[in-house]
Formats: sequence, structure tokens, C-alpha cells
Amino acid sequence: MKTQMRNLTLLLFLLLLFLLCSSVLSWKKEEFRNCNQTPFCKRARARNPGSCSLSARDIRIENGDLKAKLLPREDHQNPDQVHSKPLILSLSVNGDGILRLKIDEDPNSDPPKKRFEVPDVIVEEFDRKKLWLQRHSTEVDSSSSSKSSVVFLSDGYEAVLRHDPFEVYVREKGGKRVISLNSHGLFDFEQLKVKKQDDNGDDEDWEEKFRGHTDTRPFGSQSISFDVSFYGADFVYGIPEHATSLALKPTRGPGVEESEPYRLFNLDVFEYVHESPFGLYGSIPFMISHGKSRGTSGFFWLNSAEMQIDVLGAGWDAESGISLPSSQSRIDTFWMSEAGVVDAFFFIGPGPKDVARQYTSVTGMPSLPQLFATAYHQCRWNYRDEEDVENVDSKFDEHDIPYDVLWLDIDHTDGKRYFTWDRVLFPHPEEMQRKLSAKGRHMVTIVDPHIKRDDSYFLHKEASQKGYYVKDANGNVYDGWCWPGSSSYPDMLNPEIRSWWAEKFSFENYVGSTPSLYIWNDMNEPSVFNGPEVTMPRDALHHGGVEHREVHNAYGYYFHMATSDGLVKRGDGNDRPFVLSRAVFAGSQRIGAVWTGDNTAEWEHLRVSVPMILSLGLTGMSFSGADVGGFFGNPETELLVRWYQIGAFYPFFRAHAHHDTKRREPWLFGMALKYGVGCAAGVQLMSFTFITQVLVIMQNLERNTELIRDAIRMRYMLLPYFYTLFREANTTGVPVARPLWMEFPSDEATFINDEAFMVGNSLLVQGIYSERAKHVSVYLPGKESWYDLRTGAVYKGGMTHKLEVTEETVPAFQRAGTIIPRKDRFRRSSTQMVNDPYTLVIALNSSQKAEGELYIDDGRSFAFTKGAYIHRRFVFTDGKLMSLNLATSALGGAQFSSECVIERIILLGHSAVPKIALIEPDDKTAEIELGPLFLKSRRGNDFLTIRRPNLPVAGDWTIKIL
Ligand code: NBV
Repeated sequence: MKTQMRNLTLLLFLLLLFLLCSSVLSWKKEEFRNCNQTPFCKRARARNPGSCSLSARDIRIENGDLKAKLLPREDHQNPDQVHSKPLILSLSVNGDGILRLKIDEDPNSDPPKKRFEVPDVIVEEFDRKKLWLQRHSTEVDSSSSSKSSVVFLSDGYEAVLRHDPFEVYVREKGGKRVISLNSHGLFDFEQLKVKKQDDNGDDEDWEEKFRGHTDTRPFGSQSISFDVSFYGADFVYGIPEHATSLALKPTRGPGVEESEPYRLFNLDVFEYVHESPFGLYGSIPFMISHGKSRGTSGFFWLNSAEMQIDVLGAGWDAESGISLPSSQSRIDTFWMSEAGVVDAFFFIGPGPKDVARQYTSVTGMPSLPQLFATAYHQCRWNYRDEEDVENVDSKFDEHDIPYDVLWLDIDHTDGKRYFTWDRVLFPHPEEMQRKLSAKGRHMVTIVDPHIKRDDSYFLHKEASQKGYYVKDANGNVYDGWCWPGSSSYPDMLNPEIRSWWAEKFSFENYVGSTPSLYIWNDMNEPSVFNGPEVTMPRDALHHGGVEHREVHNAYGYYFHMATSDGLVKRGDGNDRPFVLSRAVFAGSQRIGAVWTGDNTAEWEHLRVSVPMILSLGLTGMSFSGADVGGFFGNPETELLVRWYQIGAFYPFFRAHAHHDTKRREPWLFGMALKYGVGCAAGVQLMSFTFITQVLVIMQNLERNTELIRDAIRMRYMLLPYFYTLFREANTTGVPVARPLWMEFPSDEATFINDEAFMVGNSLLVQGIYSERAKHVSVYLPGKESWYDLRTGAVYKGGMTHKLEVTEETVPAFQRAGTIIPRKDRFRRSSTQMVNDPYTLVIALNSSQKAEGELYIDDGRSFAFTKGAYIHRRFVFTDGKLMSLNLATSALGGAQFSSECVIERIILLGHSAVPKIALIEPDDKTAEIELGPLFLKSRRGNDFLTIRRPNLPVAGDWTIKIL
């Protein structure tokens, strides 16, 4: 009996421990609407192909655009009895082959209000590149006798407006189609209306309820939807933010398991799942198609209302009777939005990098971050107090681990009143920042958009007095619930309010801030705990009578913008801002960085982080990362180490954790993490196995720290390469982290690969996404070889290699034919490495050639925009390496100089064993020896190393290998 009791108690105890230990992670699906619960989505999905009866009429060139009226066909037949209000269509053409299509209500037909067009996204230069169309030609399709108007788009392309039924498409001159809109006749545009007394229209038009929230619609339903087809396409990508694969899976069609459409609606989704089309924190309505036969094209719809997008599986339209005039492979998509106008851009590519350039020529280039921001960030919710900060900071030094930024989450404030400090925990914020700054380190504090409704809080007082808050549907200040309790939200759509907000970051206004302090914007979807779907009601009102539904997806963008402007304005205005934002929209790349929000410490979340970052990069947001280690839950040691190893290659590299998790700074995770929250320890308490395991773990502790240190150091070594890539993104729109197909566009084997990615054009990184993996398959594209980044071992390109997994690193390879600049000395922070010498790693291809670039500037100010930078191209050919100038002097003549030298050149794949290197123009020599790839390499081959050539990094020189 006694034994039974004991067993039972033990069982209960184990059960209790299990419940405590297993983090019951749950995504509260029912809090969010699905398409069926979203009237505009449900209606649109129910429509049949061919249901659009609009045709184009009154076609003319006006102000350099092709204009037309869209009217239902029956109105054309009885022009005397026109009963519909027309829509106005305009097509304009911009340099670089970009077609812009706008469709809106006719201002002459007295719409009850102007529909919302998203301001401040399209960059000014874009409008200046408009081509003024002079004429259009008309052609008649012999089979259907339908007429079309054709305009010039670029040398090889034309834009076509078919009249009846109306359709817009881009084609190669006289030939194959590239992208089309309304080819399936799914276009629909609900015009604004005002409720009349006797209106017996659908109730849903005027009011809708969801989980106890009522959404009033004073102008009725105002949605827009249409189909878009991509020709010669094998896959479509983009439209972040979703936790899903890079190549977007069909959401409906024959043989497709019908799913929700990809939703674009900025939401704070608690504990999101790793494979779902549901909308997360950011929305970028830009889709890219890619295929072997045609290459790449893109479609961007500038619209900030909720959007839902279906990717239609082949054959979805089989019964429609519509056949498109193309034998090419095609992907059809269906776009639905709750409000706004049609303001759409067609990008012709034809290469992936062309599309990146074309999209960023509309929405702006990614800004160039400060150098420190490209290094490693240490974050946690929360570093408790100044002592904690000091302790964490000094431990990094003690363990010889570099880091650049220490982050403070919401609890550093006085009761979640942003721009304040909890003076008990943080009595000396300036001194704390100065201490970090003395080591070249920085601090980031969080500033969220919910303002505590506390009359003694200066920010609330001012915002209320000035009437700067978003209003509810009745015109009263909107009051929602968030961290500080009852809160209101500044109306960031209003430029005046943005500028007021920006002032709050001046050193005088933000008491306790110093020049080394930067900002983190969280919860800016905006997140409202008691709002519908955890956000602001759609009928809330913004500046100019704009309903929240119209601007929702851009609220966070404007908040991010105002914060970033604030950092630019403070001080001398010459310090590049750094603001991390959770919510993003098209154009956010100009403002700052993004991270993928509250992920979980699970292998599948590590896996999905890669396609999420790649999708963001494809749509402009190059500076993106995921919380290393996973925000929720406690990662096992192995997962944490692997996460660091891949995180070191994310463009934005930050470790972060929820306050309920065990501390996991690089030096102290071992035992604690291995045993979760002490569960196993509890069960095995004092047992022999437990004690031996503790001893093993103690040894591992050191090893684990070493592995993380190595991963972080790898990032620091590669900082010159990363910074060069950030500059490339800043001038071309091509992201730092790229899908393989961006570098190998005709290699089909790369099209759905989202487990590996390219960092720039020279590095391929493959993640390890499972526990205790012994082997990993790595596909290395192209005809040339690849060199293992650590060992220099050579692998053939164009095939999949089954490799043994090592604990030291995730597989990473340098592509033959490239040159990577590195800095090999380890310091406390990137700032302290500024004057350190460079190493060049030259990976020769089969023709014994290689090329690479290095970009350097002051890493801090805007002087680079006036030409103060060094930009070199290194070319290795015919046995000599040349350094050529790439900097243009046209920018305004500002200078940047550097005394840094190249102290080591490592040659991989050289076919001979030369002894000496001759440097021109000085006629000096340098020795060539066999040396390791890394100074502290414990193993590996020896490679040709030119020692101490000490070549000026800024100069022109040639070095011959004899
Ligand atoms: O500010 C607290 C957290 C933050 O640490 C995290 O990174 C954000 O994504 N924040 C969300 C709010 C609470 C999340 C449960």
C-alpha cells in the first residue's frame, strides 16, 4: 500500500513537473478573423472568373498618361441610360520599364469622400522619372475582335490596355506577356456610398460584429479585388510577413488543400505558429515571380488597408471558359483589399536583381546602417537594473565575446511611460550609457506607441492638449488597453504629429539619453490588448477623416518614420539613426531595421526564420533578423548554439528572450537550459546519473560558450563584407541575405530552397534545423566550386553534397571566383576594430580568377552621401591582384581616408606554389607562405598566404605572384 502511495505521489509529482516544464504554447486562432469571417474576403472569393463587366472607354493621353473611363458593358450599350458611376483608370510609365496603374472613383461623380491614397511611401525621385507618353496605338485582336491601346514601356516592352472587357498587361514588344491584371475578369471595385433612410442594402455593408466588437462603416463596403497573372513563372515569392515557406504555396485550386489566403494585416499575434498564411506584424504588398523561361517580374499594390491574397493552383479556372493567350507556364493570383484605391506597379525584371532595383526605385533604397548596428546585439526582456547591465557587459569581456549593443525593454521605464526611467532601477542612465560607450558600445531603449493616459505624464498631457491622438468612430480620443493600462495612440499619419514626436528624442527632451542611445519601436501594429484582433478598431479616425481601416498597415511605418526622424534631428543631425521596428510596410527599408517578432525556441521556428528574412529582403527590408534563441520558451543547448551559428549570418543579429525564460547570455546557459526550468533536475535529484551528468555539463558549459563565441566572432570577422553588402543594398536595393535563385536565376534546383541562403554573392550558408543531426544535404549551385568557409575544403558546384555535421558551425561556403574582405583581430566591439588591418580571402575559380569589393566609410555619419567613402574593387586575374577605385567623385567631393592596410591575403585554389609577391608601384616584395585559413585554426589545410603585404586599403596597387 505504502509503495503504491509512493508511486502515485511520484507519478503526480512527475505529471506536475511535466505540466510545468512543457511550455504549453498556444496560438489563439479564434481571436483573429479568417476569410470567411471577413465580409469583403468572403464575397470576393465567391466571385466567378469573368464576372467583371467593366470596359474601357474614352481612351486618351492626358498629362503624359493613358487615361480611360471604366463602365459596365450595359452602360456602353445604352449610353443614354448610363446608371453607374465610372471609375477612372490611368496608366503611367516610369523609367526602367515600370508601369503604374491607378484606378479610383471619378471625382466628378461626387463620391462622399476621397478614398485614401497612402502618402510618403513613393520617393520623390520616382515621380521625376515619369516618361510623358505622347501617343497610343490601337490594335485589334483578330480572334476576339477586341480592341486594345498600346503604349511604349521600355526598349523591349509595351503596356497594353484591352478595352472590353478591360484588362491591363505588359508584354515583350509584340510578343509574350509578362504580367497582366484582370485577365480572368475578377476585378471588382465597391464605390463609397452614404446610407439612406430607406436603404435596404446588405446590413454587412454598414456594420459588422466580430467577437463583441462592432465595426461601423459610414461609407459602406469599399473593397477592391482583382486577379494578377505572372507569365513564364514557376513560383511566386514575397508579400511578407508570414511564417511560411519562401516559395508561396497555392491557397486554392484543384488538388490543393484549400487554405486561408495570405493575409496582410499588421497584427500582434501571440505565439505565432511556424507554418501559416495568417498575417503577422508587417505587410509589404509586393509579390515577385520567378521562372526558368521568363526570369523575374514583380507586382506591387500600394494600399495600406487589410489585404488578402490567394495564390491559385494550376487549373483553378478550368471551368471558367477563359483561356489566356499564352503557352507559357503561368501563376495566377487573386488580390483583395478592404479599402483604398488601385495604385499598382508592374516590374518587368527580367532578372531578380532588376526587380529589386525597380521596386526600390519606387519605395526607396534601404538605408545604410551605422557599422555598430550590423554587429551583434544582446537583448532580453529585461535587463533589470544598472547592476545587471554592468554585469552582463563585463561578462562579455571576461569571456572574450564581442558585442556592440545592449538593449533595455519596457521595464526600464517609470511605469511604461516611454522616455522616462525607473529611477530606482536606473538612477544614472547617462553614466550607464557612457560606460558602455567608452568600450565602443551602444544602448537601445524601447519606445512603444501606446501612451499612458496619466494626466501627470508630460507626453500624455501634451498630446491631449494638442489633440494629437487617434479618435474613435464618434470623434472622442481613442482609449485602448496596453502595457501601461489605459492608453492612447498618437496619430502618426499627420506629419505635424510626426514632427512633434520626433522632437521628443532631442537630448533635452529625452532626459537620460545620450548620443550612444538608439531606439526600438515595438507594438506598433498597433497592438491594443482589448481591441478587435488585438489592434485598433477599423472605424477609428485619423487626420483628414481617414478611417483606421484605410491606413492600418502603415500605422507602424509612420511611427517608425517619426522615431527615426527624431534620431536624425537630435544632436548635429549627422548621426545615422538606428531604429528597430516590429511593424513594417512598403518603404520601411528607408527607415530602419525589422525583426520577425515573438518567435519560439523551437527548431521549426529556427527553420522558418530563414524564409521569413529572405521574403523581407526580397521586398526591400534587407536589414532584418529573428530573435536568436527564440523569444518564448527555453531553447535546448544545441538549438541555441545552432541558432547563434545561423543568426551570425542574419543581416540583423540579435539575441532576445521573454522575461519568463531562463537567463541565456552566452556564458551561462549550459546546465540551466539543458534542464529547462529545473524539471529534470527535480526528477533526478541527487541520483548518481544526475551527478555525473552535471559534471559532463560543466565541461560542456565551457564548450558551448566557446561555440557561441566562435559564431559571434565569425560575424565580427566578416563585418567588412557585411558592411559592403549593406552599402550594395543601399545603392541597388539588392538585399544582404538572398535566396539562392537571386544569384543563380536559371538553376531550377534553387527555386524552392529556403533552408540555405546567400549572404551577398560570395557566401552560401546552410542551416541545421534538427536535433543531433549527423548529416546534412547541401545543394551548391553553379558550375564553379565552393570552399568551406572554415576549412577551405573544396566542393563541386551544381550538385548536392551529403556532409557530416560538425558542432562547430553550420555549413558555410565561399563561392569560387569571389574575394571576401575580413578583419581578423578580435576586440570588444566593432567600433574598436575600426583601425584594424584587413585580410582578403581570394577563392579562385577554374580560370584562376576572382573578384570582390570593399566599402568603407566613417560608419556613423551621412558624409558618405557626399562622397566620403572608400570603395574598392579587387580583381585577381593572370596571377595578379589589383585594387581598383569604384568611388565616384561626382557626389560632392567629401573625403574619407583610412590608414588601414591589408595585412594578409589568403589564396584558395591556386594551382601553383609561388614563393614571392611583388607589389607595384612600390616594387616591394612580400613573402608567400603556407598558412591556415583562420589564425587560430585548430585544424584544416594550409593555404597560400601573402604575409604582411601591408597594402593601403584606400590605394591603387597591384600585387603579382611569382
Ligand atoms: O516589450 C516586451 C516584448 C518584447 O520583448 C518583444 O520583443 C516584443 O515582440 N513585447 C513584444 C511585448 C510583449 C510580448 C509578449
